Amino acid sequence: MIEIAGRFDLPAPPTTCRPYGNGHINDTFLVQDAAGARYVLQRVNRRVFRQPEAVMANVATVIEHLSQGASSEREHLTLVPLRGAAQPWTVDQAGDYWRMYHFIEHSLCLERAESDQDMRKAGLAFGRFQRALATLPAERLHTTIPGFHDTARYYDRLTTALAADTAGRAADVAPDVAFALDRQDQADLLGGLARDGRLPTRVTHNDTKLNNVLFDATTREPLCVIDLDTVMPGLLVHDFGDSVRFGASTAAEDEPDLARVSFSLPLFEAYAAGFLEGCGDTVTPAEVQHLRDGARLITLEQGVRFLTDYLEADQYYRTTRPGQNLDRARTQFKLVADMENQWEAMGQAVAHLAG
Ligand code: ADP
Ligand code: GN1
Ligand code: MG
Repeated sequence: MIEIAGRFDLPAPPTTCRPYGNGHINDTFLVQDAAGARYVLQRVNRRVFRQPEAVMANVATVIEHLSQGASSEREHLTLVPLRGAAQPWTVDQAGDYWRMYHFIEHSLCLERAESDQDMRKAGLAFGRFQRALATLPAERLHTTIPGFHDTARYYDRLTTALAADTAGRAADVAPDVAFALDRQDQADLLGGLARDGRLPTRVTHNDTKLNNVLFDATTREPLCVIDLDTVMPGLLVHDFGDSVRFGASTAAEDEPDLARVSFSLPLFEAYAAGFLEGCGDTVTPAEVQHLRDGARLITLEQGVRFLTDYLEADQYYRTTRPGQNLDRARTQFKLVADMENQWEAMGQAVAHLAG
C-alpha cells in the first residue's frame, strides 16, 4: 500500500497507511507522510464501478465545479495528482484503480445524528450541494452505474435471486419478500415522473448518507460533502430520500433488534428544513411535492437491494457478520412501514416548510 501511496505527488514520502472508515463498497486507507500531513487513499471497487475512469472523470468534474464557488479548500475534496502523469489515479498489478484525496483536518464524520441540529446541518450540506451543482449540466457526467436508482430494476433482480436461491436462503425470508412485493406496483413512480419530464434530471450525489458529510470539529457546521463516486445524472428526491433513510432512523442501518428501529418525524423535519434552505430556489414545486416519495421509495429500494444481496450470499455489500444484510433489509422495511404510518404528517411537515 505504501508503494501505491508513493506514486502520488506528495510533498514528503508516505510513512504509514492503515484501513479507515466504514464504507460498504470501496477500500479506504489513511496515509500519513513524513511531514505529518494526512491523506485518504482509496481503492475503487471494480465489481461495482465497471468504468473506473468514467467515475474518476465525474469526480474531477464535480470537484472542479464546486471549487469555483467555494470560499475555502475545506469545503470540497481535493485530489492529489499522480507523479509524472496527467490523471489523478493509478492502476495496480491486479488492475484496481486507486486515487488519493487531501485529508480534511479537524473534521467530524457522524454515523448517527446526535441531535435534530445535526440532521438540519446535514440537510443544509446536501441542499447546498444541489444548489451549487444546479449550474453543472447533467450531460457533463457519465452514467457510471446504469439504473442505479431504478427501483423497478432492483425488484427484477430480487425476483431472479429468489428463483435461483443459490444460497438456499429464500425460505427464511418469506415475510420480508412479501413486504417488498406488496409494494412493487409503486417501484416505478419516480422513474415515470422523470420520463414524463415532471421531475428534472440533475447532477445528484446518489449516496447521501450522513457519514458522507464532514462537519467542522469545533463549530459542528457542515464543511464538505464527500464520497463522490456515484455523482451522476439523477433525481433530487432520491438524494433527499437517501439521507432521510439513513439519518432519520433511531437505530443503525444493521440493527438486529427491530424494536429499536423507528422513523423519527422530528429528524425528518429537521433534515427537510436544512435541505430546503440549502437548495434555495433550485428546487421545483414538483420536487417538493415528491420529497416524501423519495424517502419512502429509496428506503424500500435499499431494503430490496440488501435482501437480494442476502439471497445471493452477500456478494455486493461488505459484511462483518452472518445475517447482516438480512438485518439491514429488515431495518429498511421497518422504516418504510413507519413512514407509511406517518405519511400525512410527513406531507404536512414538507408543505409547512415549503410554505
Ligand atoms: P466509502 O465509499 O467507502 O463510504 P468514503 O469516501 O465515504 O468511502 O470514505 C470513508 C470515510 O473516510 C468517510 O466516511 C470519512 O470518515 C473518511 N474520509 C473520506 N474522505 C475524507 C477526507 N477527504 N478527509 C477526511 N476524512 C475523509
Ligand atoms: C453503499 O459505499 P457506501 O457504504 O457509501 C452503496 C449505496 C447504499 C449504501 C447503503 C455504490 O454505499 O448505494 O445506499 O451502501 N453504494 C453503492 O449503506 O452501491
Ligand atoms: Mg462513504
